[in-house]
Amino acid sequence: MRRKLAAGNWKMNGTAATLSELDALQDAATGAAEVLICPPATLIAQAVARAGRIAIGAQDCHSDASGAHTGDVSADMLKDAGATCVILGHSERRADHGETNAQVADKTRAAWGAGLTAIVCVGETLAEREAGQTIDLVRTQLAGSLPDAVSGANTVIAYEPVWAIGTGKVPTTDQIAEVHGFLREALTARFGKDTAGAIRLLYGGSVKASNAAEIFAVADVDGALVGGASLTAADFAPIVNAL
Ligand code: G2H
Repeated sequence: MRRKLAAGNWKMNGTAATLSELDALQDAATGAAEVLICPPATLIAQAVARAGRIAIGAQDCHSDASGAHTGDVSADMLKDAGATCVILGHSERRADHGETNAQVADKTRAAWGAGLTAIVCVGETLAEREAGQTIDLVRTQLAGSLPDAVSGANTVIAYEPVWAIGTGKVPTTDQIAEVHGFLREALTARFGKDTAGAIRLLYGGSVKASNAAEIFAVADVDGALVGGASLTAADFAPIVNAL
């Protein structure tokens, strides 16, 4: 049985004062679903100190454990700060920093090496969807971004169509079902039924309280990766409660 997961991605938002949202979110975190918040790296240690029932993760890591990489943070450092997982290959990282599938795979290995769960993101642009390339694109990203030693404990996959991110546009439930069904199938073909069946598949892209229940009812949707609507407990708690 896969434990449902509501993951908040604060992106480049939040200061120490924002961490009061973690206190306000505690009541929503009493259910069976896992609640995770990924604040900016500057806030991880402080967030861990007041996390209560909420798990704290990160939004990226370098693939090396240490070294001359000005401005970067390693998976070991995130672990040391108290993070339990790290988002990797988010489309904003792929677009803004040119991250390739191979680099995402290297980062995933580094995350595993540090004992972190990797939340690996895949998803097509609007142009790719309109060209009928969604499944091919997701297949290539999934294959290239995942090393072989995948397990249900060390990996979560997030399907985030780029055109749905922060835009208020959401795919139909049929479109989500098609991609999530494909992801489960592709994971099964590569890693076998038991491993594939243990990996959680999240949907991400303009998830909010008003559409969460409909999205969570889709087969093979094990939760959500939420950006804008995770920034306040008032917005995020109803999404957690819909799981
Ligand atoms: C997609 C999502 C969080 P939002 O990037 O990963 O953001 O919910 O704001 O579309």
